[in-house]
Amino acid sequence: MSGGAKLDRRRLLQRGAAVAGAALLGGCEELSRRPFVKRILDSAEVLTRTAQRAVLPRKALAREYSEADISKEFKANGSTNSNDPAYLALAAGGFADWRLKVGGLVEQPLELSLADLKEMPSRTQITRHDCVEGWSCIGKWTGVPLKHVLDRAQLKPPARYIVFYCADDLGETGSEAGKYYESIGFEDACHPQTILAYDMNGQPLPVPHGAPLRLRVERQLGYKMAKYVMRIEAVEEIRTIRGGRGGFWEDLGYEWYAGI
Ligand SMILES: Nc1nc2c(c(=O)[nH]1)N[C@H]1C(S)=C(S)[C@@H](COP(=O)(O)O)O[C@H]1N2
Ligand SMILES: [Mo]
Repeated sequence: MSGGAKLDRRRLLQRGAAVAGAALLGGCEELSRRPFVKRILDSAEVLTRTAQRAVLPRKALAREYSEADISKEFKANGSTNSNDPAYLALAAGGFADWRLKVGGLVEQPLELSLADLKEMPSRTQITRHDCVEGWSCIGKWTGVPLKHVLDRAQLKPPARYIVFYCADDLGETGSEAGKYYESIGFEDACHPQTILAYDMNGQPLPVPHGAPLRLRVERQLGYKMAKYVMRIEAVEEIRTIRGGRGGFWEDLGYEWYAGI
């Protein structure tokens, strides 16, 4: 058998195995077996940092701190509220009618109340939040690991990114186009410390910090941690969304992967 034929066969076997695996698994398990990872392995292209992560998942945990380390005051940054009438109405009702919508490339679109999220497995972590502006604060966060929500929604194989749509109009355009949004890749989406937090320092998440739900992605900078999350979407590409760079600040020039 020639080298080329061997390679082709190996590729076919890998693709076949990846597709078969994808049919049996949902959520994060399936994500790490998708054909896209195999394509990167096969291609001669230089391995970028992102691609390396896809091949050799970095499972390392961000440092966690003790209760005594919690900052007396945690700075609130960026939007500290939303002026969206629908959001304000939900806030006035104590978020009883708020629902997190989960859609896009999923088998099972979801609408989850705060009570639904609180019934799911939870994780509490005391971590340091580093803002790109140069300040840090330590806080305690409790929420549901994003992995559990994605597993329940069952991602479809082409999904590669998770996008978070927020209620606040930081761009002040008066339209959807100015609203905060963010995105992360599947490795961070399935990382155990990536949670949708509803409590901060043992209390319901306050409005300045993103009530009723905000993302924590502990190995990245503060701007990735979307506050006022209303909707989550699984997508194959981020370049077709808004400015095409995967987030509010990214569209204005910040790095998409904001590793610490
Ligand atoms: N929806 C939304 N999320 C956001 C922002 C924002 O303005 N709107 N600012 C980001 C930035 S730059 C930081 S540092 C953190 C601040 O979170 P905090 O207010 O809890 O400190 O939220 C991030 N997430
Ligand atoms: Mo920030």
